[in-house]
Amino acid sequence: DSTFAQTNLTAASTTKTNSFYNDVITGLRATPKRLNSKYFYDANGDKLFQELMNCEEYYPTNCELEIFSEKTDEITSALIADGDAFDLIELGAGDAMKSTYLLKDLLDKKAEFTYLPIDISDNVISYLNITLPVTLPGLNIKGLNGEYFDMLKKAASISPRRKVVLFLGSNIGNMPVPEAIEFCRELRKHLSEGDMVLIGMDLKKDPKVVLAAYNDKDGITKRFNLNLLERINRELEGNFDVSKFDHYPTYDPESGACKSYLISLEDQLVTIGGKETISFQKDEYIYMEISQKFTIMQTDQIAINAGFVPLTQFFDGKKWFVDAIWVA
Ligand code: AVI
Repeated sequence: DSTFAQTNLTAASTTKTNSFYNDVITGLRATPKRLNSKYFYDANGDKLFQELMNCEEYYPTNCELEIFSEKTDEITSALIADGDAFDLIELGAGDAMKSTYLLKDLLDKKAEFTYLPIDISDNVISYLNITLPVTLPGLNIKGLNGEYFDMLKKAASISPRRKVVLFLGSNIGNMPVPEAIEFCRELRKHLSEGDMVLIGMDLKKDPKVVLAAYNDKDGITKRFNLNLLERINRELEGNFDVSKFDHYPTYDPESGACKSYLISLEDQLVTIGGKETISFQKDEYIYMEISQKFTIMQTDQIAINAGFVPLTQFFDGKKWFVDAIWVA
């Protein structure tokens, strides 16, 4: 049994490493060079992201926490709807800090639900499966480790109950707008009429506030970006010298696109996996991440475009962030 589990585990991690390697090589061979920000989140990246969420300039987490702590009753009442039993599915649950506000209130209200956090990290899922039933006695939890849509399908096959999907933290902003709409359409296809989505989206605001959030004075965002180069060194036998790259964030108030780049400080060659050599010219960039900011109108348009009906919106006091409920 344990040999079987071990073989499966090795096969799974080899597949993961292969797609990481292929994506990295394709991205760095392209013009302009790019890396996919979904690879930021190895154990080190998770830690740096936690640090980021606590830093002064990174406002989105605090805004969403304010919404969840101050509007808990309104949010959970809307999600409970007619009071029928439901599955509460969270895409990219992380430490579930924000959702814990909702879970606690749903338990207090004696709502009949199962919490199904989905995360690509198996560490995250086993952590939640173990810790949440202790902090929230009475919680039914079934963590699902895998890709969002594969796990949504699995969740639907386990139970036919109404679904409420949480997609928080403006994770949707890490896709360019057309891809975000496509993602929401795909999400809609996995849901049935009457199911709900609670989605967190970061809003357009003073450009200086946005830019500062991605250019914190302690350099955590810089380390967060450079960590991907270090991850390539660790996992794919790369030889990046991270001191030869600088972090360059930009924000375009017109489009709402906040983008991060790493800039090569000199002409240099980097080898990956002992065989692929990538050449960088001085000042050449790697496009690392988009963190899209939205207008309120745009959030409704995305919902409608994807086949949802926008139901309610909850804002923080400064109106910097919105959590919207959409109905399928
Ligand atoms: C996870 N995601 C919504 C964060 C964001 O704001 O785009 C990731 C992040 N990147 C830099 N700082 C935080």
